[in-house]
Amino acid sequence: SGSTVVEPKTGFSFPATIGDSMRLLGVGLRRKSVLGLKNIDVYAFGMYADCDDVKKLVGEKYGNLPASELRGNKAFIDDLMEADIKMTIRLQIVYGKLNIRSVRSAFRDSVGNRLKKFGGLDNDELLQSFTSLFKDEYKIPRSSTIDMTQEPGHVLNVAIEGNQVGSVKSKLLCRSILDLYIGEEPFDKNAREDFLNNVASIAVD
Ligand code: DAO
Ligand code: DAO
Ligand code: DAO
Repeated sequence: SGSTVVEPKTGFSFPATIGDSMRLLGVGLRRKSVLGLKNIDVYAFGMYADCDDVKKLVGEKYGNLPASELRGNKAFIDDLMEADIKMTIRLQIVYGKLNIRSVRSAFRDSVGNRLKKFGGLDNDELLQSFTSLFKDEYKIPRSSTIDMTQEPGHVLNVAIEGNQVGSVKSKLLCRSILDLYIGEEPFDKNAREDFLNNVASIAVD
């Protein structure tokens, strides 16, 4: 179907489904404070998960729980971020003056922080292998679309405007990125709430 969901603060819209089974489960906004002076709206995002994968996880481990108990269940939320579930975080760039150097630097801060949290200290190489995919010649003007997809086997695939620019196989990296959106200190709390409510209801229907 052609239905879309609009992120209300930016007006950017996201398709309700991607392909056959990737379902939109929440939309939100990534803001960043610059020099503590002002907040920039950097990108709108949509969070997608493969319904069949979610149902399989729930069937295997949480078969008898109703949606109302699933959505706040910490073990379930952790499992969602660690299981081999196909998920996509779609970004649509709001801030028109973004350059690749800022993207690399923001990535090192946000993702780097999570790599430390989940993986300990020894991950500079991993971070390097990922940020080296961000070539200076990429252009990401306002309204560009970037898809970050966790493929089977915890392969992270990045595409800009539908063109694949690289992939990295790392469960730790996938986990760290998902944590930015679904973890306990997410970029957008309402987006996380919507995601968890929707994921719990598709899991049991
Ligand atoms: O049932 O196949 C379907 C369509 C699902 C659309 C789900 C959209 C959920 C979006 C939540 C965003 C909240 C602002
Ligand atoms: O250019 O002065 C500036 C501020 C830039 C803020 C950059 C935030 C980048 C966030 C990551 C974007 C990922 C696509
Ligand atoms: O918002 O801090 C954040 C994390 C954003 C992850 C952005 C990944 C962007 C990857 C593609 C950039 C290519 C120029």
